[in-house]
Amino acid sequence: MNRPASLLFRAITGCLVFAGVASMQAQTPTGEMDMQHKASVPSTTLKVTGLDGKETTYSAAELKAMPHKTIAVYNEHAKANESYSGVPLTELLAKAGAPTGEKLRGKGFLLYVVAEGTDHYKVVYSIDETDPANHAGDVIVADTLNGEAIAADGAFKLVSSEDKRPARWVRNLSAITLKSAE
Ligand SMILES: Nc1nc2c(c(=O)[nH]1)N[C@H]1C(S)=C(S)[C@@H](COP(=O)(O)O)O[C@H]1N2
Ligand SMILES: [Mo]
Repeated sequence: MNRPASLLFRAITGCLVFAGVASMQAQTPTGEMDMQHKASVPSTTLKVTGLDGKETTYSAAELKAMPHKTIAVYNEHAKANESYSGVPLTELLAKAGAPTGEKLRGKGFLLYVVAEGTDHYKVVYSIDETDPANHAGDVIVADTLNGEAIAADGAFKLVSSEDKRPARWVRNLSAITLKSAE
């Protein structure tokens, strides 16, 4: 390589290294582990949308009146054992027309749920994961934590017993939407 070419080469590799380091640093603040628990708008109602687009909105009182299940979980974020009580998500999905139990078969396994909080944080659960008749564990729309209303984080929090970290536990849960991957 002659001298001007080698200088050009060094300038280009220098830029590439700089860009690489800059993009690595830019990724750090978006890293999941760095997310802070920010206060957001408390959820007051839960909108459930079926595959047909039909919406049902539940108030806290309506959900409170439905059969509850209590689950014991370890919150890896809070480093604490917690007891949540709430309505099994499968009950709400069944009311929205989703197949459950032995009726869940074939293309039914392409169904999934998008759960969203008031801050628009969204997660996905496959329908199979939400159905204790087909899958180990529970996914509940919790309205109490250790016997107390989940006041600071809205009326509802989606909690799953099988997740090892609470990243899919949606605080201020406000919407559940049933969708199909096909
Ligand atoms: N609505 C909402 N729920 C959320 C999040 C969020 O940003 N918004 N973050 C998730 C993540 S990544 C984690 S680790 C846990 C942390 O919950 P905690 O701060 O209540 O321990 O909440 C989960 N649920
Ligand atoms: Mo997280």
